[in-house]
Amino acid sequence: MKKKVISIMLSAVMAAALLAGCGSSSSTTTTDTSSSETETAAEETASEETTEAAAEAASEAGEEAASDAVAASGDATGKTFAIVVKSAGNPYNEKEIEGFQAVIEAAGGTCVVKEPEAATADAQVSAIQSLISQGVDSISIAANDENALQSALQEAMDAGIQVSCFDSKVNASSRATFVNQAGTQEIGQTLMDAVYDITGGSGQWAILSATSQATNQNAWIDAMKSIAASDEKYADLELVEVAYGDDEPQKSTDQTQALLSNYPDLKVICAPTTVGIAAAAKVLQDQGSSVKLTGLGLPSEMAEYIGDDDAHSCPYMYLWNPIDLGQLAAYTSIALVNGDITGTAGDSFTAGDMGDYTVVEADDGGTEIILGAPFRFDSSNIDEWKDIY
Ligand code: RAM
Repeated sequence: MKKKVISIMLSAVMAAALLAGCGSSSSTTTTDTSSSETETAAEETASEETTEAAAEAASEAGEEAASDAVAASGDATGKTFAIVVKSAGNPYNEKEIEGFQAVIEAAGGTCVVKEPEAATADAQVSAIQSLISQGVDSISIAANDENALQSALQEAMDAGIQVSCFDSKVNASSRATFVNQAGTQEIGQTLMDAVYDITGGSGQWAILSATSQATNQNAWIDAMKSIAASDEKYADLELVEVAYGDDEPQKSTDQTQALLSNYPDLKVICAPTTVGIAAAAKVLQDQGSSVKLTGLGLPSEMAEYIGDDDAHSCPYMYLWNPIDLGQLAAYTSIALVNGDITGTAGDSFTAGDMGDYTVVEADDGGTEIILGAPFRFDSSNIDEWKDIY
């Protein structure tokens, strides 16, 4: 994962969005976080830091790169692409949206953003139904439940809408393919090894998850449990509880405090959620707790808690680039809508400047496209990344 490459890529996409905005294209974004809808151009909704990153690298990438990005991503003119995230108010989701929106608008399409107020399946079913009525061409969703969205998504597919998921999958029957941030086993192994390392190989540990229905969280937790059970190396580690903070800061804070009071011998909390890890990091650090933390976190939210000493609660953590994940979800949606792929294993396509990707078999009978390996953040690199995402 190279910061400069990401920066150049962002600049290319943003510059292309600007070009599209200046030309005959009428690319717009509709954002719906509750009952109200607003329309904004890509350049207005981009975060300040992304705009800065784009501006900084604009001279390097130039207009030629911008048009390459558009050409390579396919033409989305006249088409409408929806992104449905798990919930509003989560900075990780905002980064995914940022990446998705930039690619769609650079390719001349219209982007519709749905951010349900709560991370529930019901809220996503309502969002899907409204997108079907609106007649969008594609829906890309980060699912709050693996199975509960099936009938709504089936209705969307029956209406000719291309359905794919990213970040957190729906079942194989409900999607063309899944844009997965990293291999599920790989994330499970990475986190289990971190718990092993930080505990010193023995003692109590707990998981602080998001919602109990989140497909991605549950898949990573299952992977950690099966890895721990299948190797003697982990025999002296005791998983005492899986707590759920529902990707809400206050609930995640309360759950962390409950873990600390219920398990006085607790050594490590692993939070495979950016909301959970940030809440737990603050609780542990404010209390000067000896309990250590690892998991999946945003560098921007975790920088002050990362460090290999008693003053910091998190020695190291992992994540992928959520902007890249949003971009790959957008390129996948465009490829599906244009008929370049159907989501069958073996299909391949070019995701603009991100390069070529191939659809592979997933372990649930469906298919997936894997973004890459999770990246480690520690005191040696956190300052480089905290302003990126
Ligand atoms: C939270 C969400 C998301 C997950 C990240 C790591 O923001 O639960 O789905 O991928 O954490």
